[in-house]
Amino acid sequence: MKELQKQPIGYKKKLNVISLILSAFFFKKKISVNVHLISVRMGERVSMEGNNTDALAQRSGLVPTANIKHRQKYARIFFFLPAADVNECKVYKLEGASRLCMHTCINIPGSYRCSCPSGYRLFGDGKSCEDIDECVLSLHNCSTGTMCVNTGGGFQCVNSECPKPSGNVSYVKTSPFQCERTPCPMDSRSCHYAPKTISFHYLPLPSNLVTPTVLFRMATASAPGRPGPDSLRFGIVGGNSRGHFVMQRSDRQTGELILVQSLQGPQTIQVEVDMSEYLGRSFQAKHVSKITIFVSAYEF
Ligand SMILES: [Ca+2]
Repeated sequence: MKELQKQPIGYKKKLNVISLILSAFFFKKKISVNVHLISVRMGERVSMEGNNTDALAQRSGLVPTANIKHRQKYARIFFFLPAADVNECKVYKLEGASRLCMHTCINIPGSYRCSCPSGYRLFGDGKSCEDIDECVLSLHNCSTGTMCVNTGGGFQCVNSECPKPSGNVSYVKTSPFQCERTPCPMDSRSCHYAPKTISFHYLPLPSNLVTPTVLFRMATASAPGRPGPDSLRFGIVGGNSRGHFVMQRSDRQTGELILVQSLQGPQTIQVEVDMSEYLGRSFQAKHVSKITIFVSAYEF
């Protein structure tokens, strides 16, 4: 029964071998077989007669193993039924074994293949899905003045706009993702307390990310030759899902935004955090980071 192991992966390895005892007549080492073959193939009864094993095999759809043993006047020939296909997708789903495919499993005769949702391509391992970076591949349709941000399964066109001037507070764009406050009049306390910098961050995230996870770090940078702040305070100051996050100091110079409740996509979430710098208990400046999180529809 060693032949069983020769079967291609993807076929059942049991109940698909039939053995036949054939009346055989041997004349001068030539096998002349008079076969009355009855087999059950895929629930169907096949009956045929012949004297040529190859032709029989062809007609019956059986696979001869070329393993013909003869003993005196009898020959035993093993045949393999074209085995019933194993639906790996179903089997593995039931067994709860490590997933065959990251996304969709498609059963095909004798095998299976994986497929990925739109916006992803099948990775080289034939199993994983890899996001297509529309921004890098110039597959996006973002208009001028907007920036392409790659996300899981798609992309977003973003426009990081500085706040409109209000009172004596106004901002200028210093980079595609940063606004800086223009110098305040000496006597304006409210201007001094307005954010000195506003930065924009766009994070693509998979669905149902394991928590807690650090999503973002914010650190202070002192100008060369000037003393930096001696203390920092961090907080969450805005956003539409504040309960999902915690902002805390991680070391003297850094604060981190931690996701504490996993997010189910697809959805877009905004969270705004700030960092206030103090020197000898006196307020120096405030910096704001506006973080937009694009949660993918999938866990990849
Ligand atoms: Ca993408």
